[in-house]
Amino acid sequence: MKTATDTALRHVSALRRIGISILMLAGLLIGGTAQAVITGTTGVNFNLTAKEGYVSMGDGATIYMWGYALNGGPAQLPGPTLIVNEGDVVTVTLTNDLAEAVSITFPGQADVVTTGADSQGYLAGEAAASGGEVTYTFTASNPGTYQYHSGSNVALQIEMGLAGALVVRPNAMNQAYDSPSTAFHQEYLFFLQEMDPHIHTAVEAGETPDLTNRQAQYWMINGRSGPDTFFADGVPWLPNQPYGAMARTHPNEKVLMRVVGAGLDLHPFHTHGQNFRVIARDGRMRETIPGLSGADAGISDFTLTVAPGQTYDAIWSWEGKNLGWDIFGHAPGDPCEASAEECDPASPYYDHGKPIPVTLPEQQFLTFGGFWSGSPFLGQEGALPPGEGGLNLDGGFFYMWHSHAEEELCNYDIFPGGMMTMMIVEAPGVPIP
Ligand SMILES: [Cu+2]
Repeated sequence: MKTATDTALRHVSALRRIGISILMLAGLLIGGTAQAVITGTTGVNFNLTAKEGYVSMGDGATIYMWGYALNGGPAQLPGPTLIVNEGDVVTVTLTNDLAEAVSITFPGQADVVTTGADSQGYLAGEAAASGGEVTYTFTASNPGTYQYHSGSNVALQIEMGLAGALVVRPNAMNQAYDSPSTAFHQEYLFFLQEMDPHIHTAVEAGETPDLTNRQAQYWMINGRSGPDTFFADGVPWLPNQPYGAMARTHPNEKVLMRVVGAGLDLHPFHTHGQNFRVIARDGRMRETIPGLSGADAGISDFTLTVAPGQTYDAIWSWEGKNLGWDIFGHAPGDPCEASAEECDPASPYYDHGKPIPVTLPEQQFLTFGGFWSGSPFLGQEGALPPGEGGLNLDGGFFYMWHSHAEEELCNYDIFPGGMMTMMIVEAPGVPIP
């Protein structure tokens, strides 16, 4: 049965729809401001406040939520991404502006010392309702990708949005861990959450929500549901959801995916374009010989099944294989930058030095490999609307990265939306800031 709340939540005016498609284009164009390094807050002392806020979903719904705020700012979904360095002594002070006790747990961090706690026997020392304060201190001993979340009334408080990411950087630049085998050119956060808006509506109305009947209707990457995932970080119309999720790279570069399962449901996160290789799980590198072998024990896969509470680090790299032409634009005799098989003239995958135009690749490679439309660039050639500068100006290859649970590609049953973003493989030489 559809209630008035359903109708209100699903209401999207025609104007809003038009606005969204225009903004989608704008988002693609301003994609040039996307971060090649994860956006977050660095340091060793962090002041977080648990407070109320409102988030906007990709279909226009506005939903009441609880989130962690940074330095008195707005409540955020997800909470502020805390970025620290290996060995740092980290202090997080939590102030509670909510009407029930709140806490933070730091899975994967040892010996967290709590001061000022009003613990009622929950998982972590709590900040009391309406103004309570508690401080957590720990040493970030192990590099990796982690999450933090409320340890109080977790079935409700995680649903309401009280969770965030913690990144511990190793003592080496542009690596996920201390081993050079974890080196990357770009890194992106994929913080996976889902939301049942009826629970939020009940909490906002001061009612007791029915958590036993929970059924998610929105699915988010970095706090946003598609197509809002495409927008750049910090766009002014999403003040409580400051983190975008659009990823960019160049052919043959390494992309570090920091994937966090932060909700209460499991999500299968699927990369198109090429397999990724898992290098770590739960902040621990997958190595056969600790300290010696590097991240050699990860598997290559195209869907990462992320359970609640888990984190994964994976490296994704697109080699431009099987296009039938050389993505690197080499002349004969140039050094080959791609994979071994693509650089081997005897290999059926040899593309090195092949010029444009080309003979079409085999159908199987068109299906599973890169998109080919008669030119090496996406889209068709033809007249664009007046004032339109052109689509895909950089000539990138777009791959959808998304949840492979089809329902999660919707905003309240309307496709497309939800846990969906894009990876853009930019042409060699196009700057990625
Ligand atoms: Cu797909």
